[in-house]
Amino acid sequence: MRDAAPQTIFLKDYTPFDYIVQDVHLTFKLAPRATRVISRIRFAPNPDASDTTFFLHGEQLDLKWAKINGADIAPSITPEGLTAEVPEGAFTFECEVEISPETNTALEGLYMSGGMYCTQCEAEGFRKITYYPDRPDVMSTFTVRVEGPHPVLLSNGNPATSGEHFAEWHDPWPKPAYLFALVAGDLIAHPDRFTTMSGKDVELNIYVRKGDENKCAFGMEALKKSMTWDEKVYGREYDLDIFNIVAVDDFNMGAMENKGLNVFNSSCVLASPETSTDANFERIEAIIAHEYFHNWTGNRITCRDWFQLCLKEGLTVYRDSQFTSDMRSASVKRISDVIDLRGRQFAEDGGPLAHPVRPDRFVEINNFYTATVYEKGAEVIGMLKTLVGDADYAKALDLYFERHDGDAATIEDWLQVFEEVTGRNLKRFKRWYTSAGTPQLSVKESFKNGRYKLTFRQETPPTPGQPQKKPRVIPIALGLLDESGAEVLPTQILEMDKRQKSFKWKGLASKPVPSILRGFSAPVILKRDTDDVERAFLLAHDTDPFNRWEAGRELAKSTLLNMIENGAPPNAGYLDGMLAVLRDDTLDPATRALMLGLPSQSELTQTLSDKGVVPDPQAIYEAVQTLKLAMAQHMQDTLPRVYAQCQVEGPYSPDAEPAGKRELAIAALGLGSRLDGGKAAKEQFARADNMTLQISALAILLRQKVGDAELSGFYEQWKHDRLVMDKWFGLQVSAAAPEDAAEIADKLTQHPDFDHKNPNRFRATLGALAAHHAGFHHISGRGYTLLADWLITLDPINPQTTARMCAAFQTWKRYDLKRQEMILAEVDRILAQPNLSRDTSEMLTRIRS
Ligand code: 0A1
Ligand code: ZN
Repeated sequence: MRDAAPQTIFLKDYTPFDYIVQDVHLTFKLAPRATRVISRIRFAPNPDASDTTFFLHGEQLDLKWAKINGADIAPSITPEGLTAEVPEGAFTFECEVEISPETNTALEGLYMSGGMYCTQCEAEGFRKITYYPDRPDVMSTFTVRVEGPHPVLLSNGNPATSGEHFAEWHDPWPKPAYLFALVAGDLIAHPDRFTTMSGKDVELNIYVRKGDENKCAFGMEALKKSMTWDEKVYGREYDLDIFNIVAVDDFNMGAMENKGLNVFNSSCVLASPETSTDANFERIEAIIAHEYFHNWTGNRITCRDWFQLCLKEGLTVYRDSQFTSDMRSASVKRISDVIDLRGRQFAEDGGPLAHPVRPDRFVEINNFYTATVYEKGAEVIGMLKTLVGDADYAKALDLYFERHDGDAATIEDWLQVFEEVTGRNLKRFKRWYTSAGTPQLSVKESFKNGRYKLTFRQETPPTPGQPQKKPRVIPIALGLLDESGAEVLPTQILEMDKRQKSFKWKGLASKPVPSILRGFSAPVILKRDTDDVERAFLLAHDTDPFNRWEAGRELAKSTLLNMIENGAPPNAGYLDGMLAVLRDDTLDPATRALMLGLPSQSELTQTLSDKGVVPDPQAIYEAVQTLKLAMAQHMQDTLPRVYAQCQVEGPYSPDAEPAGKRELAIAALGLGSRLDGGKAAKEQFARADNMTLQISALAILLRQKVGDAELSGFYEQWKHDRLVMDKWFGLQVSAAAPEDAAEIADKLTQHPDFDHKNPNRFRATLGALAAHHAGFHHISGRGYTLLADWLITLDPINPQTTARMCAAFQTWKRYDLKRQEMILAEVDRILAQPNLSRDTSEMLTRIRS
């Protein structure tokens, strides 16, 4: 039952737990509907606490008995937990509960997926396993005995004894309950070994279901690369004898960093050339790195409370992006990250769900695993590094690891090490953590007698609960070019730490062209009155690869806005610029492919609505189609040559270089297909021997509405493969014309292979609809209704996945009154459901406000 008034939790109310946990012993007797969990926990009073109330979290548990110091007790039980009278001083608490993993469809706590048992405890899932102080600042060692008939029985830490139908594990590193994990099943190991920097031998395994054994090799290589990289770059060594990864088909998120036993959504670890795209390979490598890096940033140093989530997530995303930059191309990674940030985080920051990187209140913490906490959290660390420099960043991190190893720490602790190492006062910088919203940075320039002046002004629009914003410290990476394109000022960092600030240079022969915010040195919206001539100049000459791409993107945006708002034809300067990019063999193929991409339709919507223009999704869609056709016509002679040049010979490799070539070839094929009716794409589909080529050709054919035969051929070929079938579901929706998208999604939900209980399949189908801008926002309103219908169906089954998908409605204020009314009617229809989950009701209430 939903609480009458769900409680809001505030950062300011933090108090430590009244007891410390000295150690935990757990025994699991596994049974699908009647698993018994027997716990023995030693508590002692916490000298830092002010009170001595003994409260343990516990939800949906059937308590069989409880004892303190061996004597039976009768605790009082509420839906949230257990309270009991306890003796003074240290004592042992024991209890036995029964839980039902098989009927646990929320995929939180202990549940079953494809016949195996697995757990997901972050953020507050452990309380569905047994009674415990389920909060990250309570850390303890765990000894776990798993009893069951399964060949593989896993938990955290190092293996202790095992025998027929049982295994014992001991984790010597104190950890919070959210890092607990257990896995049991008929699994196959892909084994390997790693020798750490101090010569310690570590056993590595990736555990999968039968049939997936041939999809583990890439993930294992990624794991070993991550282990080596963290030793080299951060000096961090692995600290157990064994590191296990398990692939699970039913999982709400990407993966989970449980100590020594990472659990992965199978889509984020299983890979083979035939079934995975280049993008899948890259993402898998990044997620494996991310989870592994958590071993230090998250596990050895964890969070004091869930408000500090960015302490582990921002830092770990930052670390995984550094890793990907080192493994692949730094500029390509930066451009891709910024595309993603603008697409997801800026939308969040500019709407009703805006919240600070470190929120100060929440109703349901699961709703705060957001682009703001993760991606903006990582941006904040990138800015800090830019401001203090590489050497001091390294020193500060060393001090952080040394001082806080074993701690449950805060953002204050994190900033303190930087203040101590650099002598800087970071009070102003801290506003990046406490204040929501994307700052808008406007800039004015003047030039006289060889003196050049740039005046910046920052303004952050109000966000929910934060009507007024104080200025933040914005690092602006700047370079100046002369009219020939030569750099007259190499990149320097300007510290914009006031509401308004000017920077001056003298002795310049002529008015320079500024290249501002190089490498996207801060997550802000740059507002600059400039023209397409300057944009084209920077596109051709900027020495900073990010800003070169940015100039092209700005040019694309102004071209599209002019088409949308004024019915103008595609800008010839843009078409020429893109032709030059396509032909520029000095640029690597991946960068060229990124440059040829257009800003997303939802980004165009945001820009229009920021200007006070009500966006029409259909008009935006049509402008994009018109521009793509014009590009294809303008590049007609060059596209086949580039396509031919970018063919990759030999066996498939997911490395950055061949993947970049394929990306450019596919971009060329996509444009060319607008002129050849899909002929070349049909040929590519027919001869494709890897998923990247196969599915990209299929996408092009579906967009051209000439891919029916290939679509059913694809189904027949891959219907046995769950992950490929997710692609089959998703692609049909994302490649649909706007007027067809909802209908196609609707039909797919009636397909025998559709399973709404599986988050991957649900997201593939309905997430693809929400992401199809013109399809979801089609004026018929069918997209809104279909999504709402399914959210209503899913909420009682899986609140987390339902709530996350509610974000599709967050941009409602951007649109015309008719669409606003239709969206709000659906939001209200969901809100009116009896027993709506706390997750979904919090999301929709915030969206509505
Ligand atoms: N900590 C994981 C993400 C994660 C968060 C919550 C989950 O369930 C609610 C599951 C995974 C990470 O950052 O990878
Ligand atoms: Zn993480």
